[in-house]
Amino acid sequence: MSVEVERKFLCNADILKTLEETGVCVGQRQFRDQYFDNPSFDLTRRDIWLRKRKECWELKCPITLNVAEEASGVQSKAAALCSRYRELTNLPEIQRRVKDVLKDIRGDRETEAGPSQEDESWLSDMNLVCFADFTTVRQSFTLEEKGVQIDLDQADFGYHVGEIEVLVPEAGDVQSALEKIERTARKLGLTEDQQVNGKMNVYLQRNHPEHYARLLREHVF
Ligand code: V4E
Repeated sequence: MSVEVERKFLCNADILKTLEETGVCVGQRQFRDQYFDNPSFDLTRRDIWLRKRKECWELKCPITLNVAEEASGVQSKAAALCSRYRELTNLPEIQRRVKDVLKDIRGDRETEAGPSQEDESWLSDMNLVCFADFTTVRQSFTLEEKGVQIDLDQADFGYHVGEIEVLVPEAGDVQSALEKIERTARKLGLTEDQQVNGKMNVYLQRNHPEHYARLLREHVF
């Protein structure tokens, strides 16, 4: 289990030039994402994101602010632009977590989570259906900052977005990840101080406005 800390940005010609001139392109890849939830949106309403990417399952769950942030009621401007999610990639663990969440919410009937990667009956057992399906072409870069990756994403529904990302191992230092992201943002000349929409915000807005409106109303977005 690790924590993904990331800041999204809109890439312009100047940022691209900086990346191409001072960064190292570490690859380009294409992947299809399928996201799942039940018809009541019980996962995404809690900001929990279940997805299948390249035949691997991933679950992103929100993490709470640290004690100091909670006590002060504020976080730095730079930190506020970053999202932090716990990332699970082990399928049995994901199934257990999803089952617990849905059980807590709806008192769902007992389900037997299937142990194998190929058997997807656990999805229908938990009433989970695919609500988003899109493909992304991602170009990845590094600057000098160790452990920081910069991704430029082009989704097939016509949205482009960049992100600066650090993966922090369990019990790792989230504060230091935030600082690395801030330094990288300065090197890229990012001036935006508003949160930038991720691919999912835009996808739902365009394809499932009722789902999007529900998440807005419940302050997930
Ligand atoms: C929608 C969402 C999540 C799912 C993953 O979104 P994102 O990190 O944008 O996808 P991607 O392809 O860049 O994944 P990566 O390759 O980095 O793993 S995780 C959290 N959300 C919800 C969310 C939110 N609550 N608020 C805002 C502004 N955006 C997204």
